[in-house]
Amino acid sequence: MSHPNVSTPVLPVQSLFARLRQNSWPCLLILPTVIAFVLFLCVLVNADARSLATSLEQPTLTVRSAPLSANATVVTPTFTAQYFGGPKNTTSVAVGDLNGDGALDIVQGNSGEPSIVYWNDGAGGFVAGPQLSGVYSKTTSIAVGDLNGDGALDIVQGNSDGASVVYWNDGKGGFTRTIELTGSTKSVAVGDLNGDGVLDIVLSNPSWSLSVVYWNDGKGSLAVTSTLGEQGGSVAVGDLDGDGVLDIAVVNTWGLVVYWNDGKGKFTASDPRSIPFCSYLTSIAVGDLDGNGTLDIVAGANSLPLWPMSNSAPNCMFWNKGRREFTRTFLSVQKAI
Ligand SMILES: [Ca+2]
Ligand SMILES: [Ca+2]
Ligand SMILES: [Ca+2]
Ligand SMILES: [Ca+2]
Repeated sequence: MSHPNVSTPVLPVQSLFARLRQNSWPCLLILPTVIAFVLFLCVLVNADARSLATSLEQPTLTVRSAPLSANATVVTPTFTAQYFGGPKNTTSVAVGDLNGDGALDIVQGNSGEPSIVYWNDGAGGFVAGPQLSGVYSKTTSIAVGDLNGDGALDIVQGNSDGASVVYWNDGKGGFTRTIELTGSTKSVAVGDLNGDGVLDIVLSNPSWSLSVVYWNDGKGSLAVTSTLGEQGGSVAVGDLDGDGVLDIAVVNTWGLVVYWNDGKGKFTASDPRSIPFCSYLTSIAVGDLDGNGTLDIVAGANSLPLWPMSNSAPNCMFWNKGRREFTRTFLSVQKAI
């Protein structure tokens, strides 16, 4: 018995495509549309994810800079470290050309040992100069400025265990201990706070003790004072409300307070509602960081094991919005810029 010759029909390729075109043309039309729609959805989801990630990265720090010209060359600054002096329990440093040779020198404030002036040779070398003598040696802060108008920068040494001291500079490398300013001082700053052309001194004392402004008559007397509030701490001066008069900014454990200066010897503490909360602050610097013409405030914080989400309290940027109001950005989140 013979079996029928069964064979599987084989369609030529051209015939297959022809049949597909004939019977499946709706699929051939729909498929690209579906693929395009899926790709569109992927783009939307990805964009939304980026937007969400950006929002989760708050707070953000915006850095503004002038646009580069077409021929500008971008130079990445580099720094090298250099030790000066032996190991000290240094609490504060200040710079200024103290001997008038055109090179900035360093004043090193030390706690438990004398503070020291380091002369700058102008070629990257520093030589230990005179020690600032005195009974009190727990120095917390150093500021320099020409307080008697003789052209030589004098030194204000803030001490926590006794009187703070003004050292007159003879301009030749010698310093004379003269005026003693009472109070246990946390931080010192100098600035012309009453516009008479003579630098005055702010002694910011620890919290719960009055901080003091010493009015300088320019003739060696700093006897007359004005008091600030009891929220002392690290201090900086700057015209924060743009009225032409230097104000006083202080940071401490409880945050930032600004003492608004009326230019006539009266200071008014800032309204707490105008300044966002940022606590455990230990250091301060002021400058116009966003280029809008108002001085902003950078505040450093110390470590705090009890901070809810971190082992340290965040450093804070207080943006000066004018009208004696500030907004805040935490600086602990580091972003590549
Ligand atoms: Ca010098
Ligand atoms: Ca002087
Ligand atoms: Ca003054
Ligand atoms: Ca002001």
